[in-house]
Amino acid sequence: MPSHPHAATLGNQYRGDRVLLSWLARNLPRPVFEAIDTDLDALGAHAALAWTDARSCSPSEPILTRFDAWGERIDRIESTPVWQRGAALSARYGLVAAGHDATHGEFSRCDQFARVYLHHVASEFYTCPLAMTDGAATALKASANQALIERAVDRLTSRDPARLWLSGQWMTELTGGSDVSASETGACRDEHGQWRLHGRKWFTSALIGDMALTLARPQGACDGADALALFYLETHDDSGRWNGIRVDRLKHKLGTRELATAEIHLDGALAIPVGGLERGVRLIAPMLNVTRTWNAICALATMRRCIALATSYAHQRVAFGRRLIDHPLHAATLADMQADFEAAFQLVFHVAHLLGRSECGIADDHEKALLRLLTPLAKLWTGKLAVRIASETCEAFGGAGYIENTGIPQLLRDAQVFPIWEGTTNVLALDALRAIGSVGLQPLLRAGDRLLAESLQAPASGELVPAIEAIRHALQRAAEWLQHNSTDPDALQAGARGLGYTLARTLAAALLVRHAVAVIGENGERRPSHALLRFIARGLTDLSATEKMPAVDLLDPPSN
Ligand code: MFK
Repeated sequence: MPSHPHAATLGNQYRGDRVLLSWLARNLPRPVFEAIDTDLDALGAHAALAWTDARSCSPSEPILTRFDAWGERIDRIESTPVWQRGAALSARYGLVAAGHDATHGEFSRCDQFARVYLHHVASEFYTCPLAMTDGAATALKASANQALIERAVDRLTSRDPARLWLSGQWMTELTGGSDVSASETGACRDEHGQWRLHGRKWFTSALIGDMALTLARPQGACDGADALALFYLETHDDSGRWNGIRVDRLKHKLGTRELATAEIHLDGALAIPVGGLERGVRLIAPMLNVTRTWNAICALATMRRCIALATSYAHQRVAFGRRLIDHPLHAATLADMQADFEAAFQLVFHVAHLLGRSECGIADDHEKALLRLLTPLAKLWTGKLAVRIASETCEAFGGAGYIENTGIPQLLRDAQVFPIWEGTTNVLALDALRAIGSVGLQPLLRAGDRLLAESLQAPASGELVPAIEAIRHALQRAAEWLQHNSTDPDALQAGARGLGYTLARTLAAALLVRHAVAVIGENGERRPSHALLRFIARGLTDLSATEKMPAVDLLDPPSN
């Protein structure tokens, strides 16, 4: 379809991504980079093509058919055309498999997440079930349940579309969303001694999948989250019938509409405990940390897509006698978005690398602690940032950004899921506090100090000394804030978001500084350092000192 002269256009999303290319070139050993280059190129080409294709067809959503013509309950979900091709493409490019493949050692996760990053927007959120599939494989491997590992992990990480299994992660209930302690799904043994699950799951994505990990309370167990057990179940029996699952309806969501998110009833679903009959949250935590990393990668992918489209448009659209890109305010607005994105990119891919190092057994205790802390920080910051950048992108297109079939509004609607899925910003901020409570702030402070010291050693660091000082100062302020509030749990909670943003932004800046000086040294390229200066100029800290101010009295109680 010929494109309108003003329509934003996309080229190969890999070849045109300076930030990804320079990160890979600097962080991956040459043979690894060369080995994955062809696949990344193909995914980048596919991303551009998929964007154009999507503009030329009507939106498509999954359809639930509950009964067949004869009144038999079938609960059949028909996926969109893109989703129908999802398994083949995911297997072909190893979107889950690459992260579990030992070939590239500590760089396996970098390889995998570069693929996911390039494919996310084109996938129509097929990345959601893939994230949970990856999380399930990771949690099962960590559980040491050999029978389940042998049964499922090979399939979850398969590169053969006919063998590839998808997994769900069913935690959310009507009574228990963020607070899983209120979960009501029960597990009891049947007459054969097998576990059966009963209850209602309120948000289940990936119902098109083959298995799920889910929390349930074994019969006779007490209240509270610690008494929940983690169960493995397969969605269908050997004859292809639902395994005691009824699909009540598909959710009508703000975004991610191609993704079939369902409300279901478990009505005697056959299930197997993954570990013991309690402390299931600990067993599912590895899954949460992996899906939170996917969340951050996909948020990053959305930012990049938004900026690519807005920049393309700005080069074509003429207003007031010149192209938008030639208007200083418009260019500055886009550059601010780019600077945020470049900093976020450094943080998220650093998390991917740490995860890879941890999983292949070469991360030291300091790196493991850093990974525990950075995972929620990366998730909480990028989730919010993606929404801001998507919203700014709508605005950068003017009225066209508010028109559905430009594809721009969908980016905003879809982005809004990132701060909600896998724990809201506040839940993640509290998780980061919990991580600080167990590993301390020292791993992050030490990582920051090392990055800055390393940057100062580089010959090109001279021009960035003020930036390095600003980052050091921000780290110090975060440590002081924490110390100052350490004996006041309410103040710590009230300020946890600001602390989370501060730590995420500051470590991202420290990583960007290291990258910027290295790139100047290698080829004189100064765009990363310009991004850094712009990022820092808008402030690293968000420690607003409101944590001790009254909050509840400011809010009028509901009037009935
Ligand atoms: C395209 C992008 C792809 C993204 C995929 C999208 C999939 C979408 C599907 C969903 O959204 S599923 C719903 C996701 N739901 C949540 O994320 C729930 C949010 N709630 C939380 O995160 C709570 O913090 C949590 C349920 C994890 C725990 O709350 P609890 O019940 O208060 O448990 P507690 O006492 O804080 O922690 C229990 C244990 O787990 C502790 O162990 P120890 O006592 O031994 O120390 C914790 O340290 C441990 N733990 C909790 N979170 C952890 C963790 N360990 C490691 N990492 C973590 N993140």
